[in-house]
Amino acid sequence: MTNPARVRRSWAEPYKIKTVELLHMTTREEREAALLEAGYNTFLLRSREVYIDLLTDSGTSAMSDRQWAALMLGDEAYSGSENFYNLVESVQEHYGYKYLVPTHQGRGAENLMSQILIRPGDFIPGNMYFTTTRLHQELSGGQFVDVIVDEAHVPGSTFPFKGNVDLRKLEQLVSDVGADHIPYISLEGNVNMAGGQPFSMQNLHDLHAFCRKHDILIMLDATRTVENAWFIQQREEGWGDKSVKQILLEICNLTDGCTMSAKKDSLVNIGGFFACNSEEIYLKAQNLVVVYEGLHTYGGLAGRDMEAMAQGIRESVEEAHQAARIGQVYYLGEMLESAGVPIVKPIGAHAIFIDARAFLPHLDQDQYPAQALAAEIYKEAGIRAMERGNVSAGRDPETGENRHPKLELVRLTLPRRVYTQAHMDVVAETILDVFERRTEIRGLEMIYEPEYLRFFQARFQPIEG
Ligand code: PLI
Repeated sequence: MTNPARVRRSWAEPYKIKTVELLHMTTREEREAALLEAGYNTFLLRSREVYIDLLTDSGTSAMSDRQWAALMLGDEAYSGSENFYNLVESVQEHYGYKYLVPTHQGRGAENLMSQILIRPGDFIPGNMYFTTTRLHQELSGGQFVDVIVDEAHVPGSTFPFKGNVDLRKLEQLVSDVGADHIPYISLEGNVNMAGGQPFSMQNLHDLHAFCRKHDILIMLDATRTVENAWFIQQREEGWGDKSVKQILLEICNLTDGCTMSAKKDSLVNIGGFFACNSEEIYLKAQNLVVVYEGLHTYGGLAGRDMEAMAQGIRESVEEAHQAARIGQVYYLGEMLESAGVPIVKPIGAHAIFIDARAFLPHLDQDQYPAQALAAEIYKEAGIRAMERGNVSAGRDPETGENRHPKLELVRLTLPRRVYTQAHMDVVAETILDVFERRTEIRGLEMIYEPEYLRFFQARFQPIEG
């Protein structure tokens, strides 16, 4: 298990600040007006209306001086940019896969992989869904099947590896539909929707043996897998003396390829990639990327973006970076936990997830408690969080009904290297103020619902009475 003292004692940032970005302060009246204009959806706020922005850790990192310097090395040739070859080298060194196709971000890679590997009628097991990942599976005619361990759906469970695959559930799926209809398992590092929860190396070894036996590929969602590696080092017997870099390579070594949103672990503002070991799959991806993203040596990115990514990958595996990054998340989480705010346990790596059902037990799930709570947190002090519950889960494509996930969460997501400990204090004070007056908070009704990924653009209004 994690030793929180070990996590916290040494988490001072391994950098100093060279440039600052000034923040906007707003009045409560301004925030109320902004919320109304945004249809009570924090995605629809303008960033200048936000004081502390905890919407996402995606593309919001502060780049290092070396990454900014790397931008100046941009080789903006349409084809064969030097930066592409540097990126290939960095990915091979840290992730270990043979072949790489850059994409503009993670979902670009998901699109390629889903189109290449999924045939209509296939089933794609995964350790919990992610919104864009599942949508691309469905658009390719596949059906996602959740095979994560039960503990992942219980916010209060302190199981240290809530990202683990339940092999009994996977076995059941294989016997129900046949391995021929399962092209791959989608394995996510540090499972986002479960609260930023890791899988263990032991579980991955077991999964690897199972998948080899049934000839099923393991495709990693590597988006936050460096953070997963850090948890393995901290929590799993036998891995404490291995570096994050070694553990990451071992994870990748047990998988067949990955999709990557480099906007998280890799510390860039834009970028992603698809990587794999099979030449056959690579050739298909290399061909398809031309249709959707751009030539296979830039995949929708400028040369300078690829160079910043190559450098960001190298910085992401530094032990001191991960200790500070995850240490800051723990700092915020422990303040909230000790004040009795219900949060997902154990504390994850990229965010604190508030259990909105426990926070607002008087609201029905169809009154969107997490959406309502995110709106209240913004109204209180200009802090922007994100809903991860009923709205994000969307509707079942067969029945058209709301999916009603077990987890109804508000995510306070920490950008990497952006905010200070004092900002975390302000965030905690704000949440506690909202917690005090939680019984006054009303639910919401949805008044506009887009067809795809509705959480980004849906609009709401408070339920009267
Ligand atoms: O936002 P993209 O297209 O670069 O990446 C999509 C994506 C794939 N997998 C996982 C686990 C994600 O978390 C993810 C994007 N996440 C966002 C935007 C987030 O706010 O969590």
